[in-house]
Amino acid sequence: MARKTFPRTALAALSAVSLLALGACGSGEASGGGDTISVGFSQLGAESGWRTANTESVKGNLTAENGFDLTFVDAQQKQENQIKALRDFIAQDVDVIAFSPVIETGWDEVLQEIKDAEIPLVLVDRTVDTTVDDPYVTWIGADFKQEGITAGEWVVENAPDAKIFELQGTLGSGAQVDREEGFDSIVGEENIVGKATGNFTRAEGKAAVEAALQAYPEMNLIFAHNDDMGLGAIEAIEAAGKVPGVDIQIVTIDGVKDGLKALHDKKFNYVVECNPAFGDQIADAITKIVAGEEVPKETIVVDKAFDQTITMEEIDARAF
Ligand code: GZL
Repeated sequence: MARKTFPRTALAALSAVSLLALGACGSGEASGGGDTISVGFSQLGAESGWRTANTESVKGNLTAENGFDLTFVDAQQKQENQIKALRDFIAQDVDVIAFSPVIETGWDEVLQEIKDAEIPLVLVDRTVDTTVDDPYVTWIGADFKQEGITAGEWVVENAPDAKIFELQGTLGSGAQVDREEGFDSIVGEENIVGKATGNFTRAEGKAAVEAALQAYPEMNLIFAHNDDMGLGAIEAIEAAGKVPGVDIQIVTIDGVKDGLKALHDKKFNYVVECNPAFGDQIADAITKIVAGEEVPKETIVVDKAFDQTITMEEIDARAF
């Protein structure tokens, strides 16, 4: 099955996609008051601080005053809910469909239905693995593999003898697959004593680490695919009478405020940012697609990374 992979470039790869404005937008007429753009957005859930910030950014930019008529549906991390929402958007004949797929596979049928309905699709955040040819106009998100590499490079540099437990995100999601690939390629599988998923949530991350503390007593570093699971790990480590950030170091990805506060409190050791606040870029891409303008096939949302020198002033100044 052909996996959609991207040239990992720091900048958007400009492969012009020009669409006939009328032919590419459902019925061909922007619905609403003439120039209002109707958008169906299937958000995968509200599982983490990152997702909450991403939803706020989407809703804060796809507004009526910005010329959008947004139908926003939260799928509660269930693929069947996303597929139903996508089919509802087709039935509503929206001008554009946008969605963040909870996992990479299982979308072929509905992606073909969207294509057959000639409704342009904007892929947001997560990636898809599909046999449908050219299923979306543009993808906007982070370079998950690079995030994993950045986390791994810190571990090699700062904890070269670590016995690592990898706390994975939702199994089969693009973020989990690529972060694991990037991180493992740098630290070496032989240094990873165990892996388990915490499904990107704090509660499931805590449960996974409670089990890992029993199964892998030698573990002294946790790589968590997101801050929320790392925060759950802190709870489990402290309940076991150990000191997070010291007895067991913690490296995470996201950089939401709660995660950066844990870093400032020295309970996390390193945090790789995954910027959720790109609703403006989504709005811009949708506007251009409807106007028949060129949009890049992919736009990489640029990330950075933080260590324990971060200050509360820096944290308070951040938008998310
Ligand atoms: C990353 C995003 C991930 C976050 C998690 O772009 O898909 O999903 O890292 C969220 O916090 O659950």
